[in-house]
Amino acid sequence: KPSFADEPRSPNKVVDQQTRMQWFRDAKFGMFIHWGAYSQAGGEWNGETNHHEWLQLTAKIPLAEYTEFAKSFNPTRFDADQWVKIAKDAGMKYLVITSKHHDGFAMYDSPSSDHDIADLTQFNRDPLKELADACHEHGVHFCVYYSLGRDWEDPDVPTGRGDKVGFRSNLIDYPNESEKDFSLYFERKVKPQVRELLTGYGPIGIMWFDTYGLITKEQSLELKALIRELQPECVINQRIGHNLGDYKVSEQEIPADGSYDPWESCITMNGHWGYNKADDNWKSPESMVRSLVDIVSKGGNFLLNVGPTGEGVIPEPSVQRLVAIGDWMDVNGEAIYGCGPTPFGDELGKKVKDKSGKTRVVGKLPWRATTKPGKIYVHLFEWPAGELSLPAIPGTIEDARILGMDINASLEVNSIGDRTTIRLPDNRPEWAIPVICLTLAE
Ligand code: FUL
Repeated sequence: KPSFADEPRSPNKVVDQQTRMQWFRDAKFGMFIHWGAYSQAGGEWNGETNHHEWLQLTAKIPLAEYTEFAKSFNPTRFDADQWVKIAKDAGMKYLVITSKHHDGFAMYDSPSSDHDIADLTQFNRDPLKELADACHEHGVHFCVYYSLGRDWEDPDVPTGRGDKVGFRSNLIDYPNESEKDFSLYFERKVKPQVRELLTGYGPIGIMWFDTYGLITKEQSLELKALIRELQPECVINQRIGHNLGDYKVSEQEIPADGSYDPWESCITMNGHWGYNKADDNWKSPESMVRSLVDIVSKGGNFLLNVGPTGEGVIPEPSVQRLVAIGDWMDVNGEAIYGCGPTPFGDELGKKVKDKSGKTRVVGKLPWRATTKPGKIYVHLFEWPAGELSLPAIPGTIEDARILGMDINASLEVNSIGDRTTIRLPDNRPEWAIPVICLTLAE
């Protein structure tokens, strides 16, 4: 098994941004995994069922009590190979797992902290190691989430000020907030743990940081330099703070256009990141494929979340949805991987300000386009009666056909003025969101 721990560092190796980001740009689709001691509760605490990965704070559990609770975490059904296979079969090319969420509990054997799965629990395994190995074996990029600005175990992190707005600052009454010194935590916990992750788990695709409200610019720079020194190929998300990351993250939403470059949307399958047993509000597979297509047409990546149970099982409704997405990807993957954003743009609609000053997008069309050299892919959210009318095509269409349909079934293309029409068969393919592949003349 590859392990960076045994390899010499390459402090002088410099990897330029373009090279570092190439796999990420091509990958398009990844699995986010929110999993930790909190997963055991399934969102329920003292009869309230709407908790999640923030359990310790939202249920106001004192640290000593939460630590006791964390001790019983024993995910005996965890199977790294199976998780990675589920992701891979869905067409996902990378996986981002919570190595330490806001509760400060490390999901790996961390030498610099005893608030981790190895020291606190009876579970005699290192889930991150198993996942890293499985990812590397199956060719999936292994990436880690790390909560930077919130750590509810660490005595030196101001509890409520993990972000700029002081969100929920008074939920737990930890004493002496104003005397706390983030830099002590940064030196004692953040730097060592980031080093542990980058030296003990093989190549890390992304260091996916969260919460940057407390970190100084010098600290962000230092952290970035540490990552570049240990793994120059590792991608860093923007939440390392101070605009120093390689790409921007959009949480629970898809931007109206793709004006950030590169970027990623992270989105849940129901209403929660961490496992919540009461949440049956699942999105349909079709709506998730639609999100993927929308995101890729705007030049972004889709990081879709699962919240495994305390036993270590990815909930069945999530698995079913991932299987359905994988079926779509089997047919249409070439219109996703390695694709660039739409060559048109009209279909994304226009931003307008309403009376209250809020921005809305109007005039969106029921299709999205992605591109590759010599190809344009048109993803149909609705099946138009008769024909599809497209704006001016940047090139001459040599051939048009529906992915996954009979290879002899070329579609009729006509140019009228600056618009192009494509005649569609009456019988639409049985799967949601069929894709028309346009091949352009050289
Ligand atoms: C947020 C966190 O507070 C949530 O718990 C979740 O991890 C999300 C992806 O990022 O900032």
